[in-house]
Amino acid sequence: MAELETKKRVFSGIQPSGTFTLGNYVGAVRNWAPLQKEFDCIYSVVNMHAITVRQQPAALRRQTYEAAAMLLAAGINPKQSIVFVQSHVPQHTQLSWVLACNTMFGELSRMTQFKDKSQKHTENVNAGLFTYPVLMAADILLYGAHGVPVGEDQKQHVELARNIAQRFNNAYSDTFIVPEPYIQKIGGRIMSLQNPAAKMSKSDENINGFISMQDDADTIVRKFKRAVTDSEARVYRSKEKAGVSNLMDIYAAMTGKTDAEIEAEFEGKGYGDFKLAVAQSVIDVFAPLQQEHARILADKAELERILEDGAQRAQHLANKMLAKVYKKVGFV
Ligand code: AQP
Repeated sequence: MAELETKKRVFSGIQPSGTFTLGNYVGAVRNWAPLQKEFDCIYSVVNMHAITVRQQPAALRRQTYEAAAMLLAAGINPKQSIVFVQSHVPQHTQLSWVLACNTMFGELSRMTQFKDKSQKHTENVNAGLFTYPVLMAADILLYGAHGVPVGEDQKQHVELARNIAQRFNNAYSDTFIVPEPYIQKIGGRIMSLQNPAAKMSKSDENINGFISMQDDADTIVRKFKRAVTDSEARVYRSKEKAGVSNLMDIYAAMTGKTDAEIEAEFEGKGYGDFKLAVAQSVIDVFAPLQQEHARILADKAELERILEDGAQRAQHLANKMLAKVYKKVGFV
């Protein structure tokens, strides 16, 4: 117990806005279990973030359980770490309000994800989409997390959380730990297979753009075969070869091979062989995860028990921080 208390803390969340993609896996989820050795880890299925974009209620419910099961399948141990659903811990939205009053309109206006998503969903540019990074700051600051393992696309939001923490600390005395983003060197930004200029996203309307963690082997092969590359038919990394470089990132993440090793392996071979090898490397990693995922989902009562336990443990920590914050700002 004493050891647990001296460990630094890590927090990260993932939206149940669809089935996790290969991008979510490489950029975030696969890194979460190994962190348990060194850190006291808290991982959340952030369903409140998901409704910033319109969701079908039944699908959101199903995807929330599937997301939690996938985190467990990926090796997160709920006895060691805290795994919970965001809406089960109301302190997140309570802290979010206080933080919103310490966040500038101009700061939120600069968030690139808001700009991207408001362009993508012109019919629903809601206030939640705009203030979502404040809720994310609350997710992190509530637990005094030192580190936030995320993909590249979330770096700007973690930086905002740092600014909010510093601003609050300056105004009301030291309260929050100023968190650091932890971003992988390889695979921090996996791109769409159909448009290598855009990141791979679980809500992409073009299902050929992403590999879902629940895709079967045939689907994975088919999607990689269709992946956009170029006409040179030579495997090497270059700014002009975004599609091939993205496939190299995926292959490197799956196999641990270096660029030089990959280039040597496919010297003199066409893209057909390369794409099949990348597909196979993903199938090899996903197949056991999918089996474990199905096993966990089959026992819904146990999954619910784990999430309830996680919510209680999260609430215990969250309550302490929220009480401190309320006191500092002068709430009686
Ligand atoms: N393409 C990606 N490459 C690397 N990392 C990625 N992440 C997301 N896409 C990639 C990382 O996955 C974690 C969870 O992301 P999220 O669910 O909170 O939302 P997101 O970043 O908006 O991911 P999506 O898949 O694009 O969701 P939708 O389509 O709903 O917006 C984060 O750490 C993220 O960096």
